[in-house]
Amino acid sequence: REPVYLKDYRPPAFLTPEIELDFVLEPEATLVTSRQTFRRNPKGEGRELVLFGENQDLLALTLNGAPLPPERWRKESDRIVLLDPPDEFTLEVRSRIDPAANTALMGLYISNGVFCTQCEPEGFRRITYFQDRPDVMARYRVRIEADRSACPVLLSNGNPIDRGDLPGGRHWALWEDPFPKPSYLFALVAGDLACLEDEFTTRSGRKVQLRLYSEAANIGQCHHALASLKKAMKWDEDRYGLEYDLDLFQIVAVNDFNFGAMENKGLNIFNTSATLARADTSTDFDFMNVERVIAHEYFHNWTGDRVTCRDWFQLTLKEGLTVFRDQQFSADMHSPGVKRIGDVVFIRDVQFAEDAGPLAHPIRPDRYIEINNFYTATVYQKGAEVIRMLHTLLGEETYRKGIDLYFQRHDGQAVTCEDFVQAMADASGRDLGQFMRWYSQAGTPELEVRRRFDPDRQALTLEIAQRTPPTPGQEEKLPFHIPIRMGLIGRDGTPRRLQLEGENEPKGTERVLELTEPAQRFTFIGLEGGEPVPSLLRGFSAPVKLDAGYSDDELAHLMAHDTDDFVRWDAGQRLASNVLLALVGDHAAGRAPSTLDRRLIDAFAKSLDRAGEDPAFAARMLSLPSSSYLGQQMQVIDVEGIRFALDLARRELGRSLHGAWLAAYRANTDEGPFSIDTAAIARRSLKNLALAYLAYARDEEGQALVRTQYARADNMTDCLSALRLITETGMPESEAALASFYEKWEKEPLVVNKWFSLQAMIEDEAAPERVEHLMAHPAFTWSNPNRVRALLGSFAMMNLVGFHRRDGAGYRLLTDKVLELDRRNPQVAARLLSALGRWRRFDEHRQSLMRAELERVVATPGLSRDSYEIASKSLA
Ligand code: DPP
Ligand code: ZN
Repeated sequence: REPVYLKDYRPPAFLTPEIELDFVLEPEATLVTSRQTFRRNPKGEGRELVLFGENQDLLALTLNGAPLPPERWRKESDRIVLLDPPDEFTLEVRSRIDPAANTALMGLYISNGVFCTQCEPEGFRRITYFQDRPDVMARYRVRIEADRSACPVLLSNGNPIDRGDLPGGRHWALWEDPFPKPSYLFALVAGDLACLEDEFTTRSGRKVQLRLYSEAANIGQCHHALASLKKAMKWDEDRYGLEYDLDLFQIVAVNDFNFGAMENKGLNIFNTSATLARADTSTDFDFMNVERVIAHEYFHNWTGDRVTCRDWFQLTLKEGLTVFRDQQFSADMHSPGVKRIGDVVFIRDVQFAEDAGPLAHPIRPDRYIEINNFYTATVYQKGAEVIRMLHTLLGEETYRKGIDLYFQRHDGQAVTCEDFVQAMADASGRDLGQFMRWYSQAGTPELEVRRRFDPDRQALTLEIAQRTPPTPGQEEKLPFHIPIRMGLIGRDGTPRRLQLEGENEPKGTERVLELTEPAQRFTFIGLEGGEPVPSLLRGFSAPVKLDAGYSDDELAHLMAHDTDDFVRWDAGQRLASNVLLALVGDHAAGRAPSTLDRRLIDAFAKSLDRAGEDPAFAARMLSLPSSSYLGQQMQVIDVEGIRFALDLARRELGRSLHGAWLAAYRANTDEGPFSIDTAAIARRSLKNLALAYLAYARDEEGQALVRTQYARADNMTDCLSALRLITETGMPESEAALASFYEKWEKEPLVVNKWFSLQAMIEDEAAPERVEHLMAHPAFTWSNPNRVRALLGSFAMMNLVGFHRRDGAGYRLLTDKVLELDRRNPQVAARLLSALGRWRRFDEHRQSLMRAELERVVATPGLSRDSYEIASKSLA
């Protein structure tokens, strides 16, 4: 269990220009023959060649056609080592694998009768012996043979070359991928699949065949994914000048999948949860998510496949950049402000919490025990924030020049984060040396802003200081290069023109300040009309925590007048946090107020007044901060206090503004046919939020509305919102509604997941027992990661009160189940385990319970590397 270190990177000893793979598919005994050509790498070191291989029986090994004598190689548990092989040779490896027994879902496995693969990051070594590192790029030629009736569809990357029938009811297909690729992008699918077909004409006039495969029962739910793909292809041409490069693009949806989806070259494999969308079975969130993930994987064709990572430490090179690209895409397709707020909520709720805990790591980690543990919010979402900051610092046009230069230099290569930032530096002429610290230092910088207004000079000085708290292994941090997009809002509510001391004239009403020192001063002059309120960090221009010492009046001013959606929303969140945290304090001190601070009610009333301007934005403005976000702002997370404060606030907001909620509910209820367009989604989001507050008020009228909506809903968004309120507020028909919902949807696995998840998230004391009981439900299965996450994941990550029950039942339940799962699927197990990682933030009693469970995990014999790393780091 020794870590792998970034500093130990060495170029591969050999290159593998070509590989031929031959699969004879049988569920329990698939024969794999690989023929690889090797050429000594002029940049490589050492005489040995290491080929990784796991979970397979090695049947034969020949070098240039002759069996390899024992003194020329040795076999270890997870690899074979060729001792001093020739400078050029061909190696043939024959092995047998057992896809049916592959419960880890890495390598070749079977999902509901369909053979499929997942190779990123290190699954290819479970298929054949190979160097299996992303800087080894080969051309693939793949022959697949299988039973014709069980597997009429045989797919791999690239182009179909040939196919034919064989005796005994079997058949074969041959595929060739002209683009050299790392092994993690290899894919194979074989099964009985239905197909949706379409076509896309690239801007240079090439026709690309699009094929989307799924089980026949699901194909009717694939149209939205296919339409999304075409939007993504067009967008990448328009916005990035990037065109698709093969004549065929295929997507296959499977039930059992560890990730959301996978960007294999020309053959993306998707979790059904990120593919299927139909109004009656999918929520608006699902529709948006499918569009986003389809785009994300498609965008990887350039940022990931054409230019890939040199090693797995560079994961954010492709993921941060591709997440940023999918964020831009979603913003362009829908409302940029609302999209940005959603992304910020995720960063703050999840990534900031990660950064503040024992598993904190830089977006480019410098060591790992199991790379599977690093597909994190930090590598992905904070990685995207880092690309966004480059975009902010350089501006759209120069950023595009940097992107173009990156592809010009590195197309077809496996590169590092330095290579990317260097292209940006060279395209812009800027020194990005200090900026690189975002890649190596973990932790969330904290910015403190002091303001001084000099009425005589009509000058406002902002003194901005930065400080980043220590993270494991990094006690001292150097200052970051932080872009702060900002403006100044005058007393009259209008934006002021911005002139910094030393400048001859004002330049616009918005600019980007660059903070590079531990503390810096910025003085704005020429501010007639009194002291303005600074609007800082517009668009959340950097992943930092900002304290500007705003008064309540200033927050209200920003909420009312700022031009930036993020700042307006954030001002509201600060106001709400202040009120809620005060309630938590009261609760802890034994005073339990029964009324809510007027300031919050008034702020909500104003937002409701303006809700018609932009219903989706209003729904964000009218949502309270999450318990995760509130918890992060406390020394010790007060589970009962948070619960008390949120309950009280919801109920009182519901009661005090009853009429306004009712009006918003009615104004945003669409008569007529269901529509999935952005405006309709926006109205539904506000309508269902209004319904929630009406239900929280717990009066007859609200409950009646919930009941009616549940009975009449013609779409899953409305149906699920109502069902959630019925169960959350404990309405009498709770049990019956859950039962009827299950009965109606038991044949739709993704809907059944919602049913499990909803019950796992009900924040009451009975949650651990309820979850345990649901694990015995006939529909619960360990073999489907979506189902496990729906029940256990929702419970551990989204149920503050239930999971953290004082007697430790939640912790015990999670640990018992994770240990069971760890033997099947370590990747999914380890992910769940991270819920225990934040133990230091709780009271002593809970701390000791959580720590004991983590110690139990570490002491378990046969524990996976994945779970060992998470548990041991959590305890450190
Ligand atoms: N499939 C995962 C993603 O696209 C890993 N590459 O993020
Ligand atoms: Zn990705």
